[in-house]
Amino acid sequence: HPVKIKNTLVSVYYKDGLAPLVELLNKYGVTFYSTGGTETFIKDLGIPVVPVEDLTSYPSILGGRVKTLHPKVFGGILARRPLESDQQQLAQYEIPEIDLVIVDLYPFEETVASGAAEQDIIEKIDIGGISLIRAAAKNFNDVVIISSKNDYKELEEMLANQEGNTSLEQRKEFAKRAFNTSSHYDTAIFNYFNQENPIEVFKQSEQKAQVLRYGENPHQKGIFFGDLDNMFDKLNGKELSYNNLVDVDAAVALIDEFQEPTFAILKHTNACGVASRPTIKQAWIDALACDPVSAFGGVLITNGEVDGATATEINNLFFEVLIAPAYSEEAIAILTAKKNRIILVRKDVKLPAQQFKTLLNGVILQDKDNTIEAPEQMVAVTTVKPTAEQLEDLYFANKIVKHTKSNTIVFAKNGTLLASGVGQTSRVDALKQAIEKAVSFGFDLQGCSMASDAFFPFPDCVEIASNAGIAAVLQPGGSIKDQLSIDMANEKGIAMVTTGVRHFKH
Ligand code: 93A
Repeated sequence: HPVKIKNTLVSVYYKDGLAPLVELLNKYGVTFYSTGGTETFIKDLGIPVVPVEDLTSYPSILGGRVKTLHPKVFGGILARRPLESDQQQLAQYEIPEIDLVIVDLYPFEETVASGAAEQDIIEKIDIGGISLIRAAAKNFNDVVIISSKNDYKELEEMLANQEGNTSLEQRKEFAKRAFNTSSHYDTAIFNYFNQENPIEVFKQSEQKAQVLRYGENPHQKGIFFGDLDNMFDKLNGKELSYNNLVDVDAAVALIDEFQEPTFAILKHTNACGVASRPTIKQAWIDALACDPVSAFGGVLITNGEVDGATATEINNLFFEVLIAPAYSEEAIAILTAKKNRIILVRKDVKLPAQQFKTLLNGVILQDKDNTIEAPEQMVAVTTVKPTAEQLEDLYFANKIVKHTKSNTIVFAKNGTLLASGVGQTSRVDALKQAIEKAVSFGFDLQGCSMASDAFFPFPDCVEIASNAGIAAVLQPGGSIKDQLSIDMANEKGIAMVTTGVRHFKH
């Protein structure tokens, strides 16, 4: 059944884009009810508006925390129009029916992202607005809910084409979007509360301090403050050393980038082998092939169960630590035959979202680098565009770049790390190192993809890379000389994408 809008309640945080919709509704003779700032906005358009306080006979209290939360508001939204008893109560309590609710919620996520203090973030948890959205969406049978400014235009067109009416189907679609808005909003709040505070983690873990055999070198003392039992079940091996812990941390961060079955091998926190394959066994074989020399004594990690056949393969290598979410009985028997190697089962626990380290006479704290740009976020800047496979390889390479010491260049093909240049003081050196390594292990770089952790200050890297056979390049972009690198790529006929996001790691 069509619903003609008589009364609307408008309460929006950001007012942009609202004016044309309000003006159109005014043409249809709609009565406006509104909260403080929105009311002023509508009044300034020269359109009559009833303050919500006049409706509720109550002022906005507690600094605005309670503005619309009132039966006179919610009664008018939730009343079932066809139900006689609901109608009687509306009349008895003098509640007007509200048939359109327009809300733009307090910008919770934006406030979190701005780095605001906790108190300010908490104040931006919208209670009244979210309740209005849910109430109006629940009663989609009779009420239109607009829970995002993205929907203003659509409603305007709908009303214009349908003489101010909406259909049940349309209202139900808006209700669906409204519950999407509200669930997204509450998820963002949950994520905020669910973050581990690294300082709290540190304080709690002080009771769980574990004296290490030594620090980074035998003449240095070391202690780990933390609860390893909470993160891993140790199936075999000696205690984790200081350097093991550092590598295990890097390994965990790297493997968490991958959803598909993947194996990674790390040395001194850098990946020297990574492969994503349909099976864990194949991932292991191809990860090891990247650099079997460096893999000796490495830390190995996978995101899938290690079975007997895979364990037999791994068993051929001398390694320090192996981490997996699960092992078959057979794999455990094979892998624990040697006493010293550390075999860890990783538990599914959340880690702090921030990291800190001491420096000078203080500490620095930062968010972990937890963004990675999907292929859709890559902008092709050259005449030649990357193929779908190249885009996947660029994505794969960028995940590794992000977890490798700067300056970094990573080569990848078919979901496999081919070679990288790590921790160099110039990007050209990182590139040359990567080429030399790839060549020394017999890899053909023709058609291969390359990622760089930061932009190219000069076109030299693109020139050297393409001469070596690289066909697609990913870099954040942002150098004042970007165009020179793009021109070079065009001259060489190779593809380049920019991501806009730098991934230094020190
Ligand atoms: O603090 S609230 O949770 N309490 C309320 O009762 C309430 N009603 C609407 N926030 C509330 N709102 C929000 O106010 C809306 O979601 C909107 O974001 C904002 C609009 O305020 P104003 O019209 O004063 O700019």
